[in-house]
Amino acid sequence: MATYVEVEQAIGMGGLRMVMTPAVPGPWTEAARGILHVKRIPYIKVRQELGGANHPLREWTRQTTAPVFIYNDERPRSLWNDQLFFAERLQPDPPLIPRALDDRARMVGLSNELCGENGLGWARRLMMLHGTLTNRNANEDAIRFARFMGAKYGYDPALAEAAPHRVAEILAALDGQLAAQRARGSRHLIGERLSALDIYWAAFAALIEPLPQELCPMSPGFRRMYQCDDPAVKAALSPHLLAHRDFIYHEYLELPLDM
Ligand SMILES: N[C@@H](CCC(=O)N[C@@H](CS)C(=O)NCC(=O)O)C(=O)O
Repeated sequence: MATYVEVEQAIGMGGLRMVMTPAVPGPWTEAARGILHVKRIPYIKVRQELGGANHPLREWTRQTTAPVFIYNDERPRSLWNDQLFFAERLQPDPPLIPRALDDRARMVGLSNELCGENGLGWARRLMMLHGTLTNRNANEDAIRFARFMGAKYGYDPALAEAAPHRVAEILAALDGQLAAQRARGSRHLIGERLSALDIYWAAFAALIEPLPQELCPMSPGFRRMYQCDDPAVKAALSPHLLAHRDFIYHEYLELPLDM
């Protein structure tokens, strides 16, 4: 398993430190790790406590979610787009943000559909919390955890019920983009080369169909929660999208995952 330092130790260190949750393939964290891996940017792993109060982290970064990038004495970066633009500045090669404006706008827009507020990750989280909070057989710990996360991330039963449609809509848009790119002879979601969107998709696909256990070791409980059985979502997850996830992991990212 990866080696972590505690927040209290990390504060005194220099260079890039990434706050992450051990042993969980959280898609925002996995995507950020993928970006740093492709760019060969070294970093120190700092522990976040899943579902915890994370007081020292709050003191340090003014928030308690993972991932966070803290580089030297610069401001903490806790949002996906801020992290991407930072990594691009620190190590421009290989570029993960397209140069051409049309490609860039499409790349950032579709990435926001995956990573942004009310995007695929957000909607899948509401679905997972809803699954626990409406399950009469759920145990007390699971309910306590789901209530905590629900309060933190805007759980509302009506929003959770609308979430599968939102996820399916985003999957359909990505599938359309992939098909258009295939028709142009490209193996990537934008332009002719790897972009951050390919990495975001590879990481966020875990919230619907995680990679097999030998490539992505995770606890049975988390695997059950991540695996999506909603019929609308399953119908929208095309074999092409899954094959693209596999291509990106095998070609560019670290396997097996080491959280
Ligand atoms: N920072 C991300 C969001 C990251 C995020 O939502 N992380 C969640 C994943 S469930 C997390 O770390 N949760 C753990 C916790 O709240 O304890 C962004 O760009 O908006």
